[in-house]
Amino acid sequence: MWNKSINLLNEMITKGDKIALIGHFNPDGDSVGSTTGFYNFLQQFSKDSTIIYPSGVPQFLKFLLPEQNVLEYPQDNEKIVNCINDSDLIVCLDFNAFSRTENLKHLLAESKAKKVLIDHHINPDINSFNLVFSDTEVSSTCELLYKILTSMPQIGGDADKLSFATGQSLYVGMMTDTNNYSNSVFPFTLEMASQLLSKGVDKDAIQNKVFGAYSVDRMRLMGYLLYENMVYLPEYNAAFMTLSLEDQKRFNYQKGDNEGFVNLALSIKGVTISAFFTESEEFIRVSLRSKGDISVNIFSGAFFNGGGHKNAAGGKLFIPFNEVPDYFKNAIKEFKKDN
Ligand SMILES: [Mn+2]
Repeated sequence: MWNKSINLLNEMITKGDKIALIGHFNPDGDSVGSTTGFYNFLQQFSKDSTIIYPSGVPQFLKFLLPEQNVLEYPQDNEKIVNCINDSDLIVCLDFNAFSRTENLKHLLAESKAKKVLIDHHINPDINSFNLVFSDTEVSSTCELLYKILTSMPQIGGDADKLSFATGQSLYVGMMTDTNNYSNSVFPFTLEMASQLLSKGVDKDAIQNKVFGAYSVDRMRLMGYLLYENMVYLPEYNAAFMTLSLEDQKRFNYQKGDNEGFVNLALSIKGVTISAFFTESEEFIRVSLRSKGDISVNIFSGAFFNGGGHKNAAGGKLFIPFNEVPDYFKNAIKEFKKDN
């Protein structure tokens, strides 16, 4: 099955004249790592492709982007429409359904191109794709992509044959999706890390670029949220924080500044569920994390219009922002009755 899929992918790439690599809305390290990792792999074998992001790439991940062939919605909208319509192969990475690309979902659904999915989220929308690589037993899409690329005939299992740029991108996606090796680390995750370090990927430089380049505003925002905003609910082993538009303005909030904040409360002894709510003009973005057997995927599906993984999920709320605390307290109360 695996070999058959690899051969099919190789054939699609060989035949593909115009290849588009699609990231998800609010691209994170795994989204940017997997799209740029695949891009660099294709470059190595003289195949041009274009990366499309449905929203802006946060500053701390921009070092992974190639100098050209990157399109971002909304500013490159016209080029994105043309690129998707002209593509004969579309590869979707790190999301399980077109809806995760928000404004691009109809373009993708209507495209006549062959479509490939490479992803690690549960319940992939397999009917929308000609070829699906879906595995939830990996740290990240980058880990799955590493397995795929090293299985390709051009690489033949020898990680040294991957370009430095590919290795660096895949390492970043794995490192960020495991929250720096603190969750979803599988035995092969460390094998992959080991092989990438052996081939020269500079983990200290990456660590510094990704986790050591925050703005002062972001640090102060984190301090403020932890000290004045976090609500601790020991009776439910839970904690949550809320980031309003007003506070975003106060702390000169930039895209991606809240990255990782949802994990902070899990360091409190006994806390097994953490939630983070970010207000935007259109809706409230929900991030959920848990420890052990508690499934925030189920929690999100039941109360937050979303899903994801067992220990990491997202969602959306369409309620007044000041109602979030009461909404969360009721939701966790209900959830804890059955879980
Ligand atoms: Mn991911």
